[in-house]
Amino acid sequence: MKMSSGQMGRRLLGLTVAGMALAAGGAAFGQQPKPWEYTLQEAATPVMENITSFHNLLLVIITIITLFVLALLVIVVVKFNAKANPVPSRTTHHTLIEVAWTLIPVLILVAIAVPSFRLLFQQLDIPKADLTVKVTGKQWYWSYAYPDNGKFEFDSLMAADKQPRLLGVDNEMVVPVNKVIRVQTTGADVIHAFAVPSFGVKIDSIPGRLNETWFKATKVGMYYGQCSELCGKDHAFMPIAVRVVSDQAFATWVEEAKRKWARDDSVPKSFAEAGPATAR
Ligand SMILES: [Cu+2]
Repeated sequence: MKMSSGQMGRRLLGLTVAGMALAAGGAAFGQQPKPWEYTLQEAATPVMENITSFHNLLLVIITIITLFVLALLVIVVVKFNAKANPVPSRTTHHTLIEVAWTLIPVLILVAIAVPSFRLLFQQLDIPKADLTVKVTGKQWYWSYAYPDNGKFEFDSLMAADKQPRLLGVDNEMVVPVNKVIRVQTTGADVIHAFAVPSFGVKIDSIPGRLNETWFKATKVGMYYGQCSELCGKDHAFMPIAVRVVSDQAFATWVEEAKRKWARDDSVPKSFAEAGPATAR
């Protein structure tokens, strides 16, 4: 299809307006991907705030390095081409420059390593948890268990009729605001990955293994993520929806959830409670 430049301009304008309208409409849903988004999602936890500032620091550093290398290349091309510089210098070594181009990159890497390791420790060293949620990845939905709050477990499936499209679910994961949430995750069938961008959380859910991470959401609202490990045909349709609420709202939700997803505890929960293996 051929388009004139006028048609093209109108089409681009239309797309931009549609994108802006979507972005404005999407704001009501909390943190989720937005049309034409090229930045990280807005941080809702201290870890994500540090990831964002570390990312911004790296962006400045690589921009300076790239511009510096570009400037050197331009100087070489303009000043030292065969026409401008017919008799080339026969210099092969220069001690000062060689020391400098070894030492300066080392110093830059050390400067990057310090905040990088600080961030890694913050992510991996889980503070004392106020609440544990066990997240199980399944083909193709998530199950959430709350062992501290009456041991109920429920499934969370994508709801086709819910907004935001492809992110809305029937049963959301609910957590209290400003509390350290320990997430323990595993896979029931294949490897999935639990990821919520605005929490700075992304961790594999692996069958036969219990992985741990944590987050402390500091803002009430809805946050969305997606399974981030190719896990099969409906990989794209197992969103993660987290509702961050006040302590009071959380307590109310727990009471409701306990009733809704009650479990029969009349059967032994584990082999330990059933007695030692030799006695059976
Ligand atoms: Cu998955």
